[in-house]
Amino acid sequence: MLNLVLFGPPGAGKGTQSTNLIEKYNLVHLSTGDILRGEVTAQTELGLKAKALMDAGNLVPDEVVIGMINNKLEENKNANGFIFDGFPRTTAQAEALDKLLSDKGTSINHMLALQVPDGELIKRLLLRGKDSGRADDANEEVIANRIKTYNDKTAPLINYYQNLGKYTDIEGVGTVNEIFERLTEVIG
Ligand code: B4P
Repeated sequence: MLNLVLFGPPGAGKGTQSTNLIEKYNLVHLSTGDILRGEVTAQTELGLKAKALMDAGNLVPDEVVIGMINNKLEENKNANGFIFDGFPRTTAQAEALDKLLSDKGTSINHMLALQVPDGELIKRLLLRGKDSGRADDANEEVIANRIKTYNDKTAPLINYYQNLGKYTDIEGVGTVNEIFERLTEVIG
C-alpha cells in the first residue's frame, strides 16, 4: 500500500494536487475538509456542530475527525493506498492515524509538505472565496486565524514525521503542473 500525507497550510494546494495524485497512483482521496463540508451540506448533527468552528477557521475536535477517518478506512479495505489531505492536523490525530493503520497492518510511507508564503496563501483563498461560497475563505480575519491555527497546532507535525524519517518539503509556488512534477519526483 502507498499511504501519503499531503501537508501544508490552508490554501497550499493540497486539494488541488490530491486530485492529480489519486489519478496517477490509483489511491483513495481522504480529505477531512471535504468530508466535513459534506456533513454541513447534508445538515447532519455533526455538520451542524462543525459549521461554526469551520466558519471561524478553528479545528473540529480530534475525536470527530478521527472517527470519520476510521469509517473511511473501513469502507475502503481493498484500496491500493490513501492520500490523507488535511489530516492529521494535530499530534493526537497523527498518533491515532498511526494506530488505525497499524491495526490494519500498514503505515504512512511519507509526508509531502507544500511550502507557500502567507501572502500567497491569503491571495489564493480570497480569490477562491469570490465564488466558492465558503465562509472561511470570505474574509482576511478568518484566513489569518486559519493560518495561526496551522502554525500553533498543525506545523508541529513536521517534527513528528521528520523524526520518523518520513518528511520532505516541496516548493508550493509555481504552476499546478510544476508542483505536481515536484511531488511525483519524490514519490518515485
Ligand atoms: P480544508 O478543506 O482542509 O481547507 P484548506 O486547508 O483550505 O484546503 P486546501 O489547502 O486543500 O486548499 P487548496 O490548496 O486546494 O479545511 C477546512 C476546515 O475544515 C479547517 O479550517 C477546519 O475547520 C476543518 N478541518 C478539516 N480537516 C480537519 C482536521 N483534520 N481536524 C480538524 N478540523 C479539520 O486550494 C486553495 C486555493 O488555491 C484554490 O482556489 C486553488 O485553486 C488555488 N491553488 C492551488 N494550487 C495553486 C497554485 N499552484 N497556484 C495558484 N493557486 C493555486
